[in-house]
Amino acid sequence: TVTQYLADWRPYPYEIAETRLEFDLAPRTTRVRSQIDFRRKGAGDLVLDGAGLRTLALAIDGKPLDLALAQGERLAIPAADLPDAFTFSAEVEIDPEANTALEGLYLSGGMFCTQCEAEGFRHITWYPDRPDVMAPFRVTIRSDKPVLLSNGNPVSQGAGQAVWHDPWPKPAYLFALVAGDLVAVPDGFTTMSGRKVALNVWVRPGDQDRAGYAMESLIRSMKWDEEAYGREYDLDVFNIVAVDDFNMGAMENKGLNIFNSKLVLASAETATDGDYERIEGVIGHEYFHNWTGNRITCRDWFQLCLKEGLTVFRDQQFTSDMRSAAVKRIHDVQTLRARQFREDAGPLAHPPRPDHYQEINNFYTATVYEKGAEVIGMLKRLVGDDGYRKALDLYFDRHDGQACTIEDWIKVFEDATGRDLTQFSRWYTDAGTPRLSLAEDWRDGTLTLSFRQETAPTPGQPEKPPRVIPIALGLIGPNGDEVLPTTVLEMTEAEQSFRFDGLGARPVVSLLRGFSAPVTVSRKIAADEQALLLAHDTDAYARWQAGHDLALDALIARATGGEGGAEFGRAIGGLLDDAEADPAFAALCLSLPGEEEIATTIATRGDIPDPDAIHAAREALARDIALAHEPALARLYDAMQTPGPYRPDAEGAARRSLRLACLGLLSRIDGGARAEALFGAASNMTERQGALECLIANGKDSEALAAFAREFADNRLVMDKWFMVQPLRAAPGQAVARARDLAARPDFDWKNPNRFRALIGGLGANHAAFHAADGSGYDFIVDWLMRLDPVNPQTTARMCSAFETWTRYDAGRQAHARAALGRLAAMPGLSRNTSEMVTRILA
Ligand code: BAL
Ligand code: ZN
Repeated sequence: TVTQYLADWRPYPYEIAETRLEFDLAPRTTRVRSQIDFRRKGAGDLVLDGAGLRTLALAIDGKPLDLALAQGERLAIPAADLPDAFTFSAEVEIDPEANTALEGLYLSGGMFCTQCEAEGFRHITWYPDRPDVMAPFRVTIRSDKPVLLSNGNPVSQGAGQAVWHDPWPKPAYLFALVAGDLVAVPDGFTTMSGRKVALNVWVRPGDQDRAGYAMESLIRSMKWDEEAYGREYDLDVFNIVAVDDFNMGAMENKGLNIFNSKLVLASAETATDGDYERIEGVIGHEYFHNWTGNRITCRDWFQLCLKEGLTVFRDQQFTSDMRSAAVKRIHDVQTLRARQFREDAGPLAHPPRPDHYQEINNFYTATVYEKGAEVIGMLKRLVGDDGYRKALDLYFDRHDGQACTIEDWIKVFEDATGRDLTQFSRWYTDAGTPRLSLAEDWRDGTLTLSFRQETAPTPGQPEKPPRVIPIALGLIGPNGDEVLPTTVLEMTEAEQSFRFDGLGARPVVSLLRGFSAPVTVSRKIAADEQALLLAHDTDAYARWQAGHDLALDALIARATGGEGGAEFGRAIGGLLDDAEADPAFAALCLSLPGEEEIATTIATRGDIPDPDAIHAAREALARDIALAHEPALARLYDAMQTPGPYRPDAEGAARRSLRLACLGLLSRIDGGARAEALFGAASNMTERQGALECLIANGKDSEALAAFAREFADNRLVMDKWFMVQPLRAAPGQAVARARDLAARPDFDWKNPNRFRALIGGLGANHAAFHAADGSGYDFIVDWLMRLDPVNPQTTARMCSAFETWTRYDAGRQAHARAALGRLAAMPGLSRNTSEMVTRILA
């Protein structure tokens, strides 16, 4: 296995004037003819990438080449044999039907489609498959499929043939082709300079009535990027295609985005509020890539967060503007903690800009994406909104049409604002989550805050110099009044103190407002002070965090043999009184921290988490809260109905989220009566699925599950939910057996990544079941990873991360996990993807 190093990057010695491709599509024998117009730019041989190609012909300027030049996955032609400008041509044959890995050109439900990021194009033809080699593309597709699509603008569409031209130079990873029996949901958009763009969302016949929300989201995205960033769309058409078999969520191919169908198709009966929000966010994300990713791309794959961190940041801003900014921020913090902090604390820790990898597909991670976005949020806070806008304008002006690095990105901020960001850059190169500790000293009206930052070593990075940490804080007086509005402290040293004078009475510090830096916080704060913040803080994130910390402390006390929850219970009482004023916020506070987060926090404090005790503690606290507040919860449950036709907007979603949070608690004491009634009566999937999850958790599910399966047997996306909620919500002692039964069903179509992730991922996310003391959870998942690896290495490797926390558990569980992972590691023919993951996890 070869490790790639950032330090080894060298410029490609040729540039491309144009790439011409001709496809004759056939499931088993697709012919690809290519002509690439190269010009010499530096010294070096012409080296092309190819994988799994049957090469039929190669030529330079029409003169045939010896096919023996193609050795394995590399085709090299000595520089001495090449003129300064020449056309390289090739004819290859590929087998889309056999392509179960879903990289390159493959078939999904009879439709030809492609996925080329990161290195899929080499499975299509010989090419410099690296992001810094950009070219305009002209593509001819011949097929008997009725709809033939590629990037750019249509040139001609005839019987059995279509020609597409993309004038914008792009790297091969942004190439796309689709051929299938598809129908369009059409619309249009006029850009700010008056350009008319034809928009289409392409789906299978029969799915049109579920594509409207995707189209509305696209139009909102196009408008938002003009208003918020001054970015206009640049082609005559924009196409989105939904496919069922897809390794990722979606892909930003130039002018032809390809989406996992679950991120396109939605109706009240089939999609939840969460699905709608994700569809809007991902449609936005892929559209925003047109500027941050496509017009300005990455020089090499080490720079992946240049486009991903920025585009996640932009889609977060978009969702904040479309919905509730406070709720979005809290959701993003929850996701970051659940996925990225966990990654940063374990054997897979890596910086947002890694400097080596074996398989780049293993680096589409929470660190590159979500932490990459947090780093930009910190930058924006440090330079201010105006500084951020200036820097982004400069970025687009200076780098349009280029393949760039994180250094280029930092430099535009330095040049636009005059700041030295040398130390700040450590956020890009250093792995690990800093731990920020606060000690307070109060005397004579002066509050001194002494901060310390520490980052534990991560694989390959023993030393962790201090970083720039923007600490946004406010001060709340004992009567609940804010005595200091939000102030941003810039911490640059390992230890640093800040003084606040002239205070009348000792205030409570509202720390890390807006979650101003991706750090963990360690401070002494009394439960009544947390309750004060929950009641009076002016910052919604900090209020939520105060309540969340109260709950977390109570849960940890209970899970480790103590008692707790009185203060949290009282605080909930106050919250329920005005829950109707802000239902989404109340719902967030009522949702207790998850078992995984409790385990993480226990581990961070240096103790060994016991999954069964954690599960029991959480169940007991939920029951106690339900018993203590039954009348208020029941009243809210009824009050939060959303009469009238379903609308997937933030207001309706907020009411339903509070309703379901109440239901979750009440179900623990009402024998499942409300959940049963709701399951029968609900006309939208949000409440339907919410009720079903409660019924499963309380073991009252058999009739509901059967009814659900009868109703939705023909809808793959809805049945994915059915496969997911059972292992996820079943009592830990039953979940593995249940997953086994589900896996034996004929409709467990495990080669479909969505279905595989639903069942296997569902069990992996049931903390106490996955970490069953007898190792059955580990064995079940490893058995399935071993089965999937030869078929789809990319999805297998990503799902290995379920094991990234294995060393935090007790010796017995560790032994089971090591044995299971050992079986996977020893499997003959294990893919490079999975091999890298298992090796790192076991290291
Ligand atoms: N570029 C891969 C999918 C995405 O992040 O948009
Ligand atoms: Zn992206």
